[in-house]
Amino acid sequence: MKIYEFAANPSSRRVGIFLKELGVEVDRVQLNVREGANLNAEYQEKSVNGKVPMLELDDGTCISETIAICRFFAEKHNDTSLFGTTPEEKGLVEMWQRIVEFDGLYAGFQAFRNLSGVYSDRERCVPAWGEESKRRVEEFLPKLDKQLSRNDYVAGDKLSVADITGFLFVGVVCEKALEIKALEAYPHIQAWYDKLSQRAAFQ
Ligand SMILES: N[C@@H](CCC(=O)N[C@@H](CS)C(=O)NCC(=O)O)C(=O)O
Repeated sequence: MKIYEFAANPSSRRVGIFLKELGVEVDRVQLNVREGANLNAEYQEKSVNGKVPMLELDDGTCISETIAICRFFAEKHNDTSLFGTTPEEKGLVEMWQRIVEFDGLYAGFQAFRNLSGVYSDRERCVPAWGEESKRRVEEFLPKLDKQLSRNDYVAGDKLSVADITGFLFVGVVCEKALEIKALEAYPHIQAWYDKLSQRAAFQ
């Protein structure tokens, strides 16, 4: 089995952190998606969304989508704790994972892709959508800060997959790609981010 990834990119890093927290090692194949290494017919045939990360199993089954890959390994290794343990925890983790991914990370992806034109060789870029998406990111940050003012982690008092999504959203998408100073502006996000940064898997 192997994972196709572009190690520097947030989606690949989400899987990487998840696997480190789980203590699982998997072979990796680097695809430089910025240079279009994912665009050839062979990869596009294997991958439903055409992107990285993608997990290819030994029987040829291919699983795309970050959370689907994380779910596969959690189930395979009988440790689904990062998705919550009790029914209540599972519901809250699922809710926050989706909120941070849709309202934070993906809005940030849309902002970066449409404003920078980094993938203009493969998609139509709409700068106005980029601007709107960036505003949505800015509007989401106080909600995340409020949640972290009341909880140690995004979905409550335990580390979960929602923290991994949030960590890449804040550190890579906000701070680096969009130059939004989330850490400076939001003390609870800053404290949570510092705490996660100290974990070996997040370094
Ligand atoms: N929903 C997908 C998003 C994956 C994604 O956006 N991957 C980016 C890198 S972070 C990519 O492959 N970009 C290359 C492209 O769009 O052609 C997931 O969660 O896995």
